[in-house]
Amino acid sequence: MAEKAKKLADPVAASYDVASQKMIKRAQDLGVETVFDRAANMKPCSIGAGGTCCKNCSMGPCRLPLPKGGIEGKDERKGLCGATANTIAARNFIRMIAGGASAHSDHGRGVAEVFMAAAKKKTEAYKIKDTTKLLAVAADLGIATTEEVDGEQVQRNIDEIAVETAEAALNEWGKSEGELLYAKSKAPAALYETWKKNGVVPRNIDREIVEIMHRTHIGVDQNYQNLMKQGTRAAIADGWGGSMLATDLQDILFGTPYPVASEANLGVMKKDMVNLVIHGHEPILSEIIVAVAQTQEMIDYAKEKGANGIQLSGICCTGNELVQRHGVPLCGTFLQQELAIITGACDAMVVDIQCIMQNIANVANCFHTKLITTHPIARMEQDLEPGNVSHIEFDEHHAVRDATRIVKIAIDNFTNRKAEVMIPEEKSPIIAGFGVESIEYHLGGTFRGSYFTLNDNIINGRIRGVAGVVGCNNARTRHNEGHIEVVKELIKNDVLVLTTGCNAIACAMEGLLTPESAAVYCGPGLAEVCETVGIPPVLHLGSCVDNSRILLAAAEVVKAGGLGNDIRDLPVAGSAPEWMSEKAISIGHYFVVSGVYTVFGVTMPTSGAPVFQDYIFNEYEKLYGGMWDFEIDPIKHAHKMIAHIDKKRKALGIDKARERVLMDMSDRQALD
Ligand code: NFS
Repeated sequence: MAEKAKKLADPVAASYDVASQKMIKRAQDLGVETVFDRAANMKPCSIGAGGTCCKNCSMGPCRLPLPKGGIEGKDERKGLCGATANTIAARNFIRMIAGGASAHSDHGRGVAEVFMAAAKKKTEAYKIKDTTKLLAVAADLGIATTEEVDGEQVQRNIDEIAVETAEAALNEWGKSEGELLYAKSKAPAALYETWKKNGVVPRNIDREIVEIMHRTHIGVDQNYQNLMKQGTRAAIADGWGGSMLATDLQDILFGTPYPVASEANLGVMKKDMVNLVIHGHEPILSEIIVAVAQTQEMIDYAKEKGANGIQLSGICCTGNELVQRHGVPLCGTFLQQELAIITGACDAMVVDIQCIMQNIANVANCFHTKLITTHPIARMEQDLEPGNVSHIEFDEHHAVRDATRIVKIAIDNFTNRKAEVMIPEEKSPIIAGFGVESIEYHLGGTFRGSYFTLNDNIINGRIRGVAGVVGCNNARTRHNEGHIEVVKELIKNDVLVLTTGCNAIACAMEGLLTPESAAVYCGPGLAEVCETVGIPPVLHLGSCVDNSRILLAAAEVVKAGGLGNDIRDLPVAGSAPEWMSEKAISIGHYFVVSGVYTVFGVTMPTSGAPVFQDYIFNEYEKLYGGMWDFEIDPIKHAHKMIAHIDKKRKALGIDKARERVLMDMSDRQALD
């Protein structure tokens, strides 16, 4: 029988973004396959997507489809060992948390190791940049920052503080006793008490992840509630541990982000320049590449080769890290990594860890693009084969040497462009790089340096609430559409949006990260606040490990007062409209158990086990104040979040204030 012809994706149906549509079409014209075409040809398994396929032993995979028409009466479905649908879905769910938490936390560990090398001055390339943050982090890790001299408290030697902080930080991954230090020092006191009461305060980061793998092995934990307890521990260890340490230590090493102007989308690439695209997650590598690429020596070398200079741009969270600290433009989201190469202008793409599609190796081999893997834990089978893919192991002790080699490869490749260059013109201006510190400054009004004004604007109703909208792209849904529609609906309803990850890049591409977008898209209250203080209605808070910044901003709002005494009391909600990675599940879960109502789109890996799903969708609110929800339709998705925000406003007794603020003058006069 003849092989069935492969289907091609419809570019317009596949992506909301015009630049991406053009590149998908171009790829098809050139016969280069992309993720969009693969999605058109391979259907996902509905049983796995619903969470009820168990492959934790070789008697399976045991697949437990949800009967058509749902479960009537008792759910009799079982795997060979007798595991119920609830057990299987809970096991799979917490294994996803383990995957996500380990990715974030191992990234954090890598940063902590470099931080230690910098503190001990064993590396030339990395230095401590932000000593104010170092002192704050040291205190949160229990390191004394002052000492008594002649009866007075004076600051201790900063180098000693740095080494002790590095030791304390690294200890968080594997200490043999005690509990995660940030749980107590950074989370609101009421939240810590909730975790204590539920018995879920993490002991250390690694242990909680390992214990998930143990408990989900065949024949261990067979109670979905108990399994979730462990999932919760590991998620807290991620959000308030591994991820938060990654963010804090990166800020100390590379500087705490501050609002910076840049641009986003494939149109940031330049035909007449060497295009080096940096993709992945850890700033350890990319920071040095940026420094090297900006040296006169490299710029001159690029000019010798006939280029007008070097254009760096970033994909995925490396993009977010680089834009927030250096204004390096964002090239695109997760689903645009192949498309950047298809422009024919990508002279080199350098990758480290996470969210790197193996197919970029095949795409690179169709063009002149040199693809360089750099991390010992993230190689590709293609980096051993002849072709454009190679491995340069990046070593922090020889960071500048390695980065120079990589930048030179890109420059040397400029003259080898084969295909006609076709860079879409689409790009948007953006302001990125907000954080706990800059929100405090920008929204501080006359009281610069406090959260009071933000709280006041929430209390008086100009800002209805705050949403954290985050997460990936997913080729099972139209690229970026869910992100944009959810965010636009939220800001239209006066909800301030904090964004990270690929949602941040999607919003950037749509022009939502500019102060000017407030007048176009926001409700009257939020527009007024944004226009007064000059901020965008969607604040870019960085990469996915920087979701910890959202937690900390929420903790600051609690501290500033007037809105309850825990995150669960705040008019806030979380969302990941196009999630796909295990990291997103870990993030979603630490949002939930920190007290945030969190809605996911596309699919929900619990839908095949209704009892278990009900437990984390509804029962969890009683345990943690936050709970999961699922909604594919972006407008309904946003309105579920708004309904939760309104519920919290009502509970705080501030629902009436908002009605007053939104009345116009004639309404108010009529009332008088
Ligand atoms: Ni986050 Fe960053 Fe994007 Fe998803 Fe991947 S890049 S860590 S996982 S796809 S948001």
